[in-house]
Amino acid sequence: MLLLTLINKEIIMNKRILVVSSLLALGFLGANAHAMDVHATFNELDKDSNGTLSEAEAGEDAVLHENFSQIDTNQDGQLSLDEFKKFIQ
Ligand SMILES: [Ca+2]
Ligand SMILES: [Ca+2]
Repeated sequence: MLLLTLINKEIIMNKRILVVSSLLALGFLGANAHAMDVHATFNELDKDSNGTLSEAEAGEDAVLHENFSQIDTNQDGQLSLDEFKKFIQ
């Protein structure tokens, strides 16, 4: 659970709960509420509402920022909702 270790470290170091970290934690609790939260979080981060997250938009969240190139599987510099979902789930 390398990712969880990383997240715990982020929380301790930054002393704030990250949006994506709480989503990841929710993933272990309930799939239905989780799916809605993923979409809501994506929309919240998508400041210009163009349906994708630019590196600047994703940079609002430390976990997304650190893993951006890994999440951007088609390497187009934008995170689609599908890419975001695959990373969260
Ligand atoms: Ca956007
Ligand atoms: Ca992409």
